[in-house]
Amino acid sequence: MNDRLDQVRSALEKAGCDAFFSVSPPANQYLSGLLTSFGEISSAIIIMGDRAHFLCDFRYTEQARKEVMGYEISEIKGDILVRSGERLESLGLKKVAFDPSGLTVDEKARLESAYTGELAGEKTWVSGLRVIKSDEELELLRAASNLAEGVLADLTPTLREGLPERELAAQFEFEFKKRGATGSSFDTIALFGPKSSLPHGIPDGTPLKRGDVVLLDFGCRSAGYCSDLTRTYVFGTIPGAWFEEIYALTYEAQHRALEAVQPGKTGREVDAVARNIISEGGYGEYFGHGLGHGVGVEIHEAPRLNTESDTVLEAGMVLTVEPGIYLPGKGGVRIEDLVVVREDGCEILTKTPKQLKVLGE
Ligand SMILES: [Mn+2]
Repeated sequence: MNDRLDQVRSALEKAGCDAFFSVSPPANQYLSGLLTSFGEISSAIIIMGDRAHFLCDFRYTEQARKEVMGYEISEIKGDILVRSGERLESLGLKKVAFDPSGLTVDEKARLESAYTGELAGEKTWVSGLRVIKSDEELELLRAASNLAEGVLADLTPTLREGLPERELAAQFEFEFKKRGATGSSFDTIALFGPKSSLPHGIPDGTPLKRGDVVLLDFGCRSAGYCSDLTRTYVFGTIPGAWFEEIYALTYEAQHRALEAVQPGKTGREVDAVARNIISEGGYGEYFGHGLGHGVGVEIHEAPRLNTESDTVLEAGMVLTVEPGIYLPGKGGVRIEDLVVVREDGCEILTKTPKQLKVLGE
C-alpha cells in the first residue's frame, strides 16, 4: 500500500501540485486498502509530500483506524464534500490534483463552495496505477475467479425443468456470500431460451425448458477484487443447427482472440481478431459490444478491448475476453474468460471448460 502512496507522491512532484485529492470509492479502496461501498462517496483522501489524510464518517472510523496505514485518520460530520473542501482550504493547498469524473455537477459545486484553490484535472494517476496488477492483486483476482467457478460447477448439475431464471441468479449470489465473497461483482445474469439474445438481460420468472439456451454471466467480489466469467450451455437438448453454428463461431473467435492477447498489441487489434472471425462467419451485426474490459477493484475498468481502444497491452494487465453472437428472438452465445497479460502471451485464469455442453442429461 505504501508503494502506492509513493507513486502518487512522485506524480505530484512532476505535476507541480501541492496535493492529490480523491473521493472516488474505487480509487480510495486502492490507495487505502479499506473496503467500503462503491455506491456513495464515503471517504476522502488527501496526499501531500510528507503527510496523508484519510477522512471518513463515523460508520468507518473504527475500521479505518485499525486498517488504514500511512494516513492520519479524521472523523468528519455532515457533507463529506463540503468538509473535504474546508480541509483542503485549511491546509493552505493552492493547486490540488483531482479527478472529477465520478462526481455529479451538484457534488462538484458543493466541493467548490468550500475550496477556493485550483482543482487540476487529473484522470490518470490512480487509474494508470491500477491497470498493472501486482502479484498480490493477481492472487486476489485468482481467488475471486476460483470462488465463482466453484459455484458454477456446483450449480450447473442442479438445473431442472421449471427453475425460474431469478431463482438461479439468487442461488449464485447466495453461494458467493456463503463461500466468503462480499457479494456479486455485478447483478448475476441468468437467461434462458430466446432471452439469451439480450447481452445484459435481467433474470425474471422465465422457467427453464428442454431445448433452452442457458446463458450465465456472473462474478463475485472477494477481498475487494472482482471476477467475471460467462458460459453458455443448453438444457436437455441442442435447440437447433443455428445454435451449434453460432456457438462454434463464438468459440473460435474467443480462442483466436486469447492467442492474440500479448504485450505490444493494442486493444483495437485484439478486438479485431474476434470481430473479423464473427464477421467472416456472417454474424458481424450480431456482435454489438466490445470484446473485453479490465477487471480489478472495479468490475469494468481500464483497459478496454474494443474498436476504439489504442491502449497498448502490457504484462500485468487483467482483462476479460468475451465475444458473443445474439440473434433476436432466437437466442445468443457469449463465452468469457478472465486473463492476465504475461510477457509471453496470456494466462487464462478461468478454468471451466468451453466445449458446448448439454446440461440436465
Ligand atoms: Mn465482462
